Amino acid sequence: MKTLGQFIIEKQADFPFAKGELSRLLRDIGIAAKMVNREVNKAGLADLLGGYGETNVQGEVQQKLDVYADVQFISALQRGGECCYVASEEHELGIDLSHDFVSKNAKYIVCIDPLDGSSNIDVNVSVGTIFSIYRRGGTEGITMANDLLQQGKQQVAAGYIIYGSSTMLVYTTGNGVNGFTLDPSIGEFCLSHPNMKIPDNGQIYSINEGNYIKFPQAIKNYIKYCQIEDAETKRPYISRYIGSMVADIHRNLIRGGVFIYPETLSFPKGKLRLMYECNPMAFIIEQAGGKATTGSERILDIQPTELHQRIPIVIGSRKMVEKVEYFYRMECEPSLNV
Ligand code: AHM
Ligand code: MG
Repeated sequence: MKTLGQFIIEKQADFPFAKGELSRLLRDIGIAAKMVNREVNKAGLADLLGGYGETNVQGEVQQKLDVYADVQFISALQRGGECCYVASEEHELGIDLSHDFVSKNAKYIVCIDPLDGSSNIDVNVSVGTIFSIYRRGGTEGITMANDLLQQGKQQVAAGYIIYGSSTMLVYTTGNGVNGFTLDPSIGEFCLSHPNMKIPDNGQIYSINEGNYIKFPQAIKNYIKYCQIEDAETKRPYISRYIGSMVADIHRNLIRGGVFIYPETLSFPKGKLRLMYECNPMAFIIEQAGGKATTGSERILDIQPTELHQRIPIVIGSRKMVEKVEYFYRMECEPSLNV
């Protein structure tokens, strides 16, 4: 069985001029993931459940594990010395490490959602971590325009960790997607899902249907389409929504399906964050052969305007995403409705 560490070293050998910095950065993330996994697993025993008593920059109540995961990932990146800036869901401005002695020449910027799906922590349902890695724009100080607000297509790597019935780390560096399962007996992530591919079509749709009346008409129509019986397209489809983006997209990556968080009356620009939720997941799903759009525009092409920007997302099996896009187009051009 190949460990994550061995796999990263082998891949680095494919690039004779690589200096190993990205490999070390991925290794640091892997180490922090194991520490977070340890705490997530014993959360109920170790007084780590429940609120931390603060709200974050988004006005959301922070859970104790949100804060723990944030601290672990940031300190692993800080100690590792390969990351010059961390943009985290939990910090309004991010953490500039470029003044630290060990990180001043670091080449990479990391955007991270340290604990995604935190509403599921207290009820023992899967949560995750999502990360995205960019190359620093220049050698001088870090600026929003040059370094931080890069389009998703400029990511050099992205991944997620799912703390589920088993813990997995799935990542891409733009050369396909590989998944590693944590073997608790040896404390290592081992390659279990090489070269992951998302089925081109599927039967699972994942959306919070409790928001139905707040959805745009195109999404209401798509949901009805999913529910109507049709033998040829194997409908009705199956509705599955965990409420942890990582877990919902991970399942759809393996089984085939579409995950949708559209613009709603409560979140007119969408709810999920571009920089550390949508871009990394879009990079992974595209690398696995799927598609990710806002319903009309490719996620990875969007020019970010702020660190905590929200956008609508439709992501998953290519044919299913294209069907949702068709429903959006139909709303703009009703003549398509034949
Ligand atoms: P979080 O990062 O604060 O946990 O929020 C993101 C989560 C996603 O994992 C999930 O898909 C979505 O929010 C669930 O939102 P809702 O409860 O509105 O369906
Ligand atoms: Mg999140």
